[in-house]
Amino acid sequence: SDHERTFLMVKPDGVQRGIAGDVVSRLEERGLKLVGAKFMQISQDLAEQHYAEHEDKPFFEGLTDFITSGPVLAMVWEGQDAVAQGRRMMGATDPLDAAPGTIRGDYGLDLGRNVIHGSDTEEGSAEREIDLFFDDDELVDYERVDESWLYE
Ligand code: DAT
Ligand code: MG
Repeated sequence: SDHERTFLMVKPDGVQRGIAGDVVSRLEERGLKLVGAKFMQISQDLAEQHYAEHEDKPFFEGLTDFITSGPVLAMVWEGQDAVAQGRRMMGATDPLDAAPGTIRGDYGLDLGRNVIHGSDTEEGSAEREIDLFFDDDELVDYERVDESWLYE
């Protein structure tokens, strides 16, 4: 709701396929503001914490293996309704259901290789993920020059 932050991450498949820059461009052009970014390889421990809500699912081991399999681009983006806008721009979890024009709908085919992660709209999800990946001093407060044209 209103101006907020969300956690978005280009997954290892997106990095390996050279799509990371495009994902950043789409978010920038939409008007969301990048306030933190980290190119990193996720540890097993961090993967299990990040996906803790799925620990009892049959796909959990495959999911944590995948997310730790190569570098990711972890990011924090800020803006009006940033969490919901991030989810809409990502598209549905299964690329088969993701509308063309969304990141998953334009770049993905397989549920287990769906290019991008984004915080869900459940209360506290974005804050939890941001805290998991970033220290406070790794997030930058600044104004983008176009803010007065993006917002009424
Ligand atoms: P999302 O990434 O859209 O938030 P989620 O939180 O339900 O989706 O699941 C996390 C990731 O786990 C998802 O991006 C892909 C994978 N996944 C989800 N459901 C799956 C399933 N039934 N089989 C295999 N992988 C699945
Ligand atoms: Mg999720």
